Amino acid sequence: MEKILNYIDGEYREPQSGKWLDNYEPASGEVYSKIADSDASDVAAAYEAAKNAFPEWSNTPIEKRSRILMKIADLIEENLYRLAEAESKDNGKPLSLATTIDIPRASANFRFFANAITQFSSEAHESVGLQTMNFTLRQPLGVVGCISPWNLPLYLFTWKVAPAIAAGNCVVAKPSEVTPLTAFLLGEILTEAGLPKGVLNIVHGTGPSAGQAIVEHADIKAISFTGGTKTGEHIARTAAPMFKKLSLELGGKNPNLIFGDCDYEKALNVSVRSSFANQGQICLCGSRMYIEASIYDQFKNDFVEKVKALQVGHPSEADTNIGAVVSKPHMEKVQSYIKLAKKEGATLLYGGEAVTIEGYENGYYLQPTILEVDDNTCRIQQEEVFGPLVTLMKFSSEEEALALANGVKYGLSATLWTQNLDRTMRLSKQLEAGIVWVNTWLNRDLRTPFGGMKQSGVGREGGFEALRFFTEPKNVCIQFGDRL
Ligand code: TXE
Repeated sequence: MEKILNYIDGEYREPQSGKWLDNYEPASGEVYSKIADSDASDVAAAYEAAKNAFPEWSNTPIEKRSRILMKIADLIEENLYRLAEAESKDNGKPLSLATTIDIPRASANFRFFANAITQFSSEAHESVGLQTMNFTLRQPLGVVGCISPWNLPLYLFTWKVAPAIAAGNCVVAKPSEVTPLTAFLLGEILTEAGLPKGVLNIVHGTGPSAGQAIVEHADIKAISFTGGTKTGEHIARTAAPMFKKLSLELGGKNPNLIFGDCDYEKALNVSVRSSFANQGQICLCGSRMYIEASIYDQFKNDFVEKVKALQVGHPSEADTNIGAVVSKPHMEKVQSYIKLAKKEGATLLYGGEAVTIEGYENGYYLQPTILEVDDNTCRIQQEEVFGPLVTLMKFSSEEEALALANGVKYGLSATLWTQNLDRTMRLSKQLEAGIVWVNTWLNRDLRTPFGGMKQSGVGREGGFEALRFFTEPKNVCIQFGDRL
């Protein structure tokens, strides 16, 4: 059985404990590989490798770093189908999605930061009266930690490690133990691209063991984390006494506001996607739809009909819209929320059942599920489920829509469907979310800041924000002239 090994100091290594975790294929429910169950000793070895690589890497000319990142991007592209197949097998997502979104985006992350680092500049301020020149040195932090989740495995892993190494840091990174395969395969690409050994070290294993060891390591200067809000809280508590720099991208419970004056067909079609893409397992999915009363009944009926047409199936089938959810415990979590919602008084409009796919009877398949609610305070409206499940609720005024949208502890993204420019501006300012999409969804320009408000996290990544996070700004003040 294939073994998923750590990639430390430019070579694949077994975990020092000799322990392994089972890796399940969500589409079949079968164990198909073994994952290194690493602990603090492996993290320590990864840290040593990173520390030793740092002096040379941080002094490598930016053009050379940039060329290596470009090469990594090229090699990811050359391996597109192999990586997409691996991603789909490991995560359960449709192969078509991995081929068109996940892997191209992983390549784009390296390409983008290879370019961005050559344009990253700092400020200079001359104080004429004081005869001083201040400039900001932007220095890499040293060894940093990157911890990523299972929903967009290589996409989010590279979103963190690419800016970290572009800025001259060395990295100890851990992908999710639920979906480690593509990060494991990336090791070969890093070697082939000529990334010096020790610059990027990949340690596999569980959150409480390998992940916790990264956060607890006293000399790892910063942590970039994407995952659940509870884990983020725990990481913040662990890291606080060490004054580590933190970027936490956490959960979401994103509102999708549909006004009567919207482009109806576009709002309808995109809302199907924003509810169920990647089995609803994207932190940016719109899991709460609020629809204006004037179009509510019509929109509800049309939405249900469109969702009924979605094909649940094996991820490798070309006509599959909804593949398998990521794991058995996750499937049970989503099912428990459906049960809870019904108990809380929600009406099931469609779905709610597990689906059996012939030949893959033990796979984790769920129908796309639509629930109608009339109470914004119930748990199904307040808690992140992160599965193929969306709620519909009616509103009668803009003020009410805004209050409903903001009435949760999360604040990652919000989507707004309207043709009214004044309303667009009013709501864009008042919505409590790090990203507001207007008449679109999941349009991501890599130059823009990305992150959440409230319990969706702290810090921003993306574009120069990521390079700012992964560097220490140091002010240098030089006096010149004859002033005493
Ligand atoms: O995330 P975890 P899980 C949400 C979603 C999901 C829930 C739990 O609601 O159902 O979180 O998912 C590592 N120290 N999101 O359990 O546990 C872990 O090994 C250091 C939202 O998978 O937060 C993995 O690499 N690291 C989300 C990463 O953290 C620790 C994406 C995320 O795992 C750790 C995924 C610890 N103590 C889930 N414990 C989004 N916003 O995109 C765990 N980890």
